[in-house]
Amino acid sequence: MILKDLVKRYEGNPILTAEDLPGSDAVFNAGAVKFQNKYILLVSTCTPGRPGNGRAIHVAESDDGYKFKIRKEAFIEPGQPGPFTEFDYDLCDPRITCLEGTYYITYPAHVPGIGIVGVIGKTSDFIHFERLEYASLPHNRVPVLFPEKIGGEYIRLDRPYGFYGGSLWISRSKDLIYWGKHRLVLQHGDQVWNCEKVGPSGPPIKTSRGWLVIYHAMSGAMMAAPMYHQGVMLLDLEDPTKIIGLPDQYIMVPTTSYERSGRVPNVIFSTGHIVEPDGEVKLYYAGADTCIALATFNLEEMVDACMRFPLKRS
Ligand code: BMA
Repeated sequence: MILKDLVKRYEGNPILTAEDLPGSDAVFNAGAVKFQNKYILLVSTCTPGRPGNGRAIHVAESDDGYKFKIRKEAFIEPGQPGPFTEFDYDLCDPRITCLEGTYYITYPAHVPGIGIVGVIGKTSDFIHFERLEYASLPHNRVPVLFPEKIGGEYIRLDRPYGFYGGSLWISRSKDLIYWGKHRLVLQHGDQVWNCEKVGPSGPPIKTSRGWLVIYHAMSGAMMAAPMYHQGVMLLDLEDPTKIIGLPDQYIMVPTTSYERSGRVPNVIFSTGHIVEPDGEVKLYYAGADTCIALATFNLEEMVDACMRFPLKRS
């Protein structure tokens, strides 16, 4: 079984480019959610002249999930007064999780010379944004929340990293402020495609057979040219520290021109998806850190695929 055959790229890709936000150089990694019958993307943008590194997060809206319009004003940008803004230098990679009716947004805030910390904030209207806390110490990026509590606790995945690349961890919290019970879920692997880093993409998707987690996997500079893939795994519903299914193949590898060339070549990076009522997953991802593209797959087919690669852990 070839997993990448389950994923179809939209023929109209890329769906958003820098031309859709005048003045910008790139629009890329986007969180995704349905809100009041609209498809919402929180888009990472890069605009010279902005404070910090020029990066900010903008809202894009759509009626059909394919044609998006980006709002000109940033939704989250550096240089704003208020709590938890001092690391707002390089804002990108937002993930959105709808949890108990609130839209939580997590993103890495990066200050050169200090490192990267995860930030958790929330919105109820995609106009106002409130930062709640730093979710992690440096170096830790890409926090993403599960869409419901498990065992009465909030759960998040992230990718701390250090000497030996980055692996995917899980943590728990009673209030979204204090985090603990850290456990390793997935170590970066022993194959070329996943040997350097593995970290979560958008929020885990609940299915009757487990949590489907889409994750990014980076091949190492030592073994091959660096390349970002997307992979999948299935976690136990009640105990998401346990992997049930772990395919040894990626589901996406850069192949098209918009994935292979751009600001960072050979990158497919997703921070958001939307699950349609018929089970289609719309996976929004950035090509080469430069544009936004769309791919789709069927949720149950992907879970079937994970079940073909059972993982037994003691
Ligand atoms: C990650 C982050 C992402 C980026 C990806 C690929 O470490 O910096 O923002 O999309 O690398 O370059």
